[in-house]
This record gives sequence, C-alpha cells and structure tokens, in this order.
Amino acid sequence: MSQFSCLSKSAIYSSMKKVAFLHGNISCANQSLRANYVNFNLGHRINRGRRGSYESTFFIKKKRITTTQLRGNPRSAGIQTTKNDWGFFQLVNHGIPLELLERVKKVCSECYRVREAGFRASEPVRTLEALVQAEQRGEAVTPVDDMDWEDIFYIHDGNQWPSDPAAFKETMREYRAELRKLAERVMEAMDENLGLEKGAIQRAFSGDGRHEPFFGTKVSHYPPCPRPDLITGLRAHTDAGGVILLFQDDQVGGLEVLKDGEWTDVQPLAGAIVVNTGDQIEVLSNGRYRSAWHRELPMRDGNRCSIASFYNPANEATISPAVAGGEAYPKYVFGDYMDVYAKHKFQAKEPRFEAVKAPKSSPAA
Ligand SMILES: O=C(O)CCC(=O)C(=O)O
Repeated sequence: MSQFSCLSKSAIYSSMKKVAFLHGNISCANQSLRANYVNFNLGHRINRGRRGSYESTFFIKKKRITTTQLRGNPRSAGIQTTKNDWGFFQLVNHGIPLELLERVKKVCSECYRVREAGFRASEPVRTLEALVQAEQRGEAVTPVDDMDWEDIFYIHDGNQWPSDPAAFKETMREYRAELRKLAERVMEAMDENLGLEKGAIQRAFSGDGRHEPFFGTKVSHYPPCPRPDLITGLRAHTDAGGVILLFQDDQVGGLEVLKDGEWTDVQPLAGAIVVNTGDQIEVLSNGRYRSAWHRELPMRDGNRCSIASFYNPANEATISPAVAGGEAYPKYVFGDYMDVYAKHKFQAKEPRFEAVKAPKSSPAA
C-alpha cells in the first residue's frame, strides 16, 4: 500500500507538518475504517537541540486527509483547520526506551493479577451478573449507564504505590520521569505553534512558578467483558487537564475518539504513546487545541491495559486564554474546575466552563 497523506490541524500538529515526511500507511485493525497513518518527524520542533527524533502518527480516515495543508504555512494551516482537529495523535520514536515500556507493561499486568479477585467482586461485575440473570428470567434490561467495566488505580508524587510486584515502584518512577519530560516537550511545541513564549503553558500551569503542576498516572485494565452490549469500558468524556500521554495496549483495542459525530478507533500501535489534550489546553489556546471526546469500548476478548499520564495545572493555578481573539473562555482557578469536573466528567465541557465563570476563589477574579 502506498497511500500517504497528511492530516493536520491543531497547532502542535501543524508544527509537526512543517517538518513532515510521509512514511506510509498500515493496515488497520478495523478494516471498515480504512484508517491511515502519517508520520511526521518532530525532531527539530519537539526535540530541538537534542539528539534523536520524534514522530507523530495520526490515525485518521482516508477521506479526511488532505495534502494542501502540507504545502501551506504550517502555523496558519494549523490555526485555520481547527475543524479538522482530532485532538489525538500517536507519537512513535519518542525517545522512551522500548525496554522500559516492556517493563512497564510487565509490572502493570502483574499488578492486575494481584487485583483481579477484587475486580471479580466489584460493583460493575455484580451489576452485570444481575442484569444477565434478570434477562434470563425474561425481564427487560437496559444497559448500565453509571459505571464502567474497568479496574483502575492512580499513582502520583503524593500517594502510596503498589508494592507488589516488587519492581513496580522503581519501574514506574523511571517511566514517569521520562513521560513528564515528554509532556513538557509537547507543551513547548504547543507554545511555539500558538505563538506563545517558550514555557508559557508550563508557567500558566504552575502559577508562574509558585506551584507544582500535577503529574498523575492512571493504570487501567479493561478485563474481558461477557456482555459489551450492557456496559461501557469507560464512558465518553473529555479530559479535564492539560496534556495526556497514554501508553495503550498494543494488542487489545477499545479506545475511540469522536470526530464530526463519528467514533473512530485509536488503533493499538506497538511502542507508541498516544497524546491528547484536555480542557485546560483548550482554554489556554483559546480553542485552537480542542479537547476531544473519547471512550473505551469493553471487549469480549483480551484484558486491555492502558497507562495514562496526566500533566495538569496545579490546583491553585489560574487558567484563562493565553491566545487572543476568537472564542471566549472564562478565567478561573483550576481547582474550582476540578470540583465541577468531578461531578460532571461524563457531560459536555461547555456547562463546566459556564459553572466556573463566577469564580469561587479570589485569585481568578
Ligand atoms: O484507558 C484508556 O485507554 C483511556 C483512559 C481515559 O480516557 C481516561 O482515563 O481519561
């Protein structure tokens, strides 16, 4: 197959285009989608002054690919084409040793083995069993809409981490240090594409250096689900924070992103890191980088593991558009936004922005 093209759209994505070279396409897990991928060498953008190169991969439908954007001014192309933005891309050749990624996979799946009995006894499992029994009795059943078929836990700098397996802590410390640096490079590329000073997003996230941005990691497993028609893996949502780096299972899919009213697979790609942007980047960029709706489908076969690392503002940081013009977003304290998000994660983001408009905390006033 030799169908190469380019997508583009959000700012970081447009800077990637600037140095684009096209690699090719791969056959996709879901043949019906005919998804292609395009690699962009990010070396001198994300990694300027350092050795090594970075590439991003966009999974997109062929019909959406255009080549005109490649020939145009990358920065303006990115700005003008917001409606084509996927809000998601995959990074390959990101510089994180594959050997480390293999160890991460291993310790996380060993961790799940320790947790598995807990999942078997969990509310989603019991709820689904009850639904199936009701169905067998001939009762009408409706899909569950307030819980997900997942086993999750979070690690960050301030909580206790699993000690079984023994290698978990050391491996995840090493992994998180790499991912934190990668997130910062991605944000610097965004700064540049948005016409902001280098480090502007990070400064906004840290309240000009007064607070520590939050960097958290969520380890998820989506065990095989006997009735994927009756429950979700993870309900559709946009992410609350900044930059999200997802190391997803390279065998078991399920992650989908919403674009123009259609759900599209983010196909498993060995060794890649999926990058997406959250609501705070949407606000800072004044809508240039949109946070995309995504969801997790439950799978009948395979236990999907995914490790999502969230680089978010400090709770105390004040967030408002750093890019002038266009759409209006409010100014607020991130912690206030998170209070709203905690209650309304699976709903539209616009009412959340509306809810923090009248600031509760004085620094945003
Ligand atoms: O686990 C995944 O693949 C996606 C996780 C996710 O969307 C989330 O935690 O917000």
